Amino acid sequence: MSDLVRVGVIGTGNIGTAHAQCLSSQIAGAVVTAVYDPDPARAHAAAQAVGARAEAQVRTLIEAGDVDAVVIASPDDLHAEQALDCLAAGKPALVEKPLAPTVSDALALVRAEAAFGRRLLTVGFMRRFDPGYQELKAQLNADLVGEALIVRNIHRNQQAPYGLLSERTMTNMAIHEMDVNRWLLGEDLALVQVLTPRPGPQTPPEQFDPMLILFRTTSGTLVEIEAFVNADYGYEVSCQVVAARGVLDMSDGSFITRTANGRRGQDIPEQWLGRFGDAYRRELQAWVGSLRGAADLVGASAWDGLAATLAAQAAVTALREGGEVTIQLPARPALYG
Ligand code: ISE
Repeated sequence: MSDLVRVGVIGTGNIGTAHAQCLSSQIAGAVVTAVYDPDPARAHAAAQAVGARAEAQVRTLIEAGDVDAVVIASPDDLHAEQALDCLAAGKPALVEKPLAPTVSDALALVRAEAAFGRRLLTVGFMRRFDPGYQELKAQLNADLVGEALIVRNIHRNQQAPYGLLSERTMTNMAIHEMDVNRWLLGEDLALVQVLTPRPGPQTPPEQFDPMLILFRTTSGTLVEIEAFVNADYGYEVSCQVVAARGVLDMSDGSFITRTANGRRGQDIPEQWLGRFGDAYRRELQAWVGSLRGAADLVGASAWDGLAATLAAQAAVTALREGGEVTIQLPARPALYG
């Protein structure tokens, strides 16, 4: 690949636009050359803002001679088809999470990449690049508190993004924790059950919010996720590891405590870009860096994407049917080590 990675961006919603802008202004070694969105006016506006052209079709963007790598930031249900097109064209792609919301689509991608014989897909689980989570993992690995026994995660949105209902909350939102806890603990999630309280005033009819999603890992660590999409007051993510000899709390270094007007406190972001802007930037820089250096891809692989989707779909089954649901992974292709 040339010294400059020429990127095509599919989708100009919230995150597609943020990725295009970040790539063109903050990432060393990258340039955005093409942008696609089904809404031509939006595509043109986003392209113009980064000095790129708008492509009229996804396929022509993926196959374009001046596109070395693709960012897929389209709606979740389109990820698999577009990532398969990238594999067919032999082009690396950063696929926003989830890899795919269904197990069959995620599995098809893993099989297609394994047949291709080289890793081209990275899944945008950006929390792996967040300094807070990285520090948590470093302290666990350094054995500062002993082995993890319980991990407590909180994930709250102010208002349901994209109108998320309960099942999509698993495959689109809580899937972040399913990935980052696997990564943190270095093991798979094995069992899941879901508990729900009575509906609150913001809970949409027939839905469950918040939900407590309880996993047991293969070694027996408990992973608890509170997923609350209509938390009203703001955006919040936290993680606490209760370990054999101590406790690790991921404090949020991005918040400043301000003392003024007789009060002391912190501003809470309304949305995730405020909390994870730095993680997205670090993820994109690592991705571009690995493409330029022809080094191994960094970040979550298609296999990790499949593992997270399997966990999310098992949680959907547990929510629908009650009781504990077992998570079964297929045999791991040699490509994923
Ligand atoms: C949302 O679905 C996302 O895509 C963000 O990455 C996440 O941080 C947010 O909380 C989700 O609701």
